[in-house]
Amino acid sequence: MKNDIRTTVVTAGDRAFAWGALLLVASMRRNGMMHPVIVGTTQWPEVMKHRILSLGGVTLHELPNSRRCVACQKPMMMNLDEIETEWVCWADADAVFVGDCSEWLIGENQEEIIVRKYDPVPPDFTPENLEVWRRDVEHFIGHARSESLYATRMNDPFVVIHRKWRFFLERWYNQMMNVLPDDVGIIMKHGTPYFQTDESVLASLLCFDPEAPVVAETYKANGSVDRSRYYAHFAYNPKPWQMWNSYSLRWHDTLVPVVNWLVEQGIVKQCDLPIPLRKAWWPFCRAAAPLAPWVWRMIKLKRKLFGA
Ligand SMILES: [Mn+2]
Repeated sequence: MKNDIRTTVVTAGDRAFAWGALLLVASMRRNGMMHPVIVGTTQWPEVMKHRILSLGGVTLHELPNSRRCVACQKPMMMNLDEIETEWVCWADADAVFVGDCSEWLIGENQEEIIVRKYDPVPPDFTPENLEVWRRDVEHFIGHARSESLYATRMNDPFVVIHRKWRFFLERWYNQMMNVLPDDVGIIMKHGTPYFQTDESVLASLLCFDPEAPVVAETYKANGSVDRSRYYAHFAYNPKPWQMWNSYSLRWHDTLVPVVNWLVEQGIVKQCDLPIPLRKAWWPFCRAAAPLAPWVWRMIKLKRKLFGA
């Protein structure tokens, strides 16, 4: 192995994200990224556990029972005692690596945290919300900067941090337990101080906690320095393995090689794949993509009314 393996990659997902996690880890192995991986799971079917384990170098970690969304477990997963490498990388399970991204999995400076800064500044980054962050950091951490260190907040589907920051990961987790409701979903009411849950709480600490790591100046994992090597994050719902929509169609050509590789490796058969990932269904899925937001809303409404 030529690439420098000093990082453990951690990710997590409930059963709706099992396919996402499988594709993420498959994209690593396909690109020669042999880093150890720990996958947080809840209620995964046995067959999905078996498939992801067969990629090699993968450990499963059953997530604690919680009414909070899985993303609230990010710092806990990054802080696991069983991690043996010097660095740790959180990668959301709704993503794949394009090319060999090993270089982006290690920071240049141990003092820094690698996360992307939002540009343009998101609309919830208001003086009122910042004041709530500052007050909460002061209240729960004991002290806070009087002004935010940054003029924007950060995005956390992909995070790289050195293991010397374990106390900070613990702080991030505890702060979520302190400021988020017990049953928080993936996003809170738009515009509220912690609208993006785990991401907003992380930002509140990076902006106001004087002991927090500094955010690295350049974020390279989005292909900013090499367009052929990047972490492709499938933002917004539904996810490509659930239903293609007009926005996510752009990811189709990125995802197909990973799906084909899983089939070639004998890890899945075409008929095991979710319909949106099957070749034969692609013309139909592409044509139906503009309807996806409406279909998705109806599925969610049905779940709300009649249960899952
Ligand atoms: Mn995500």
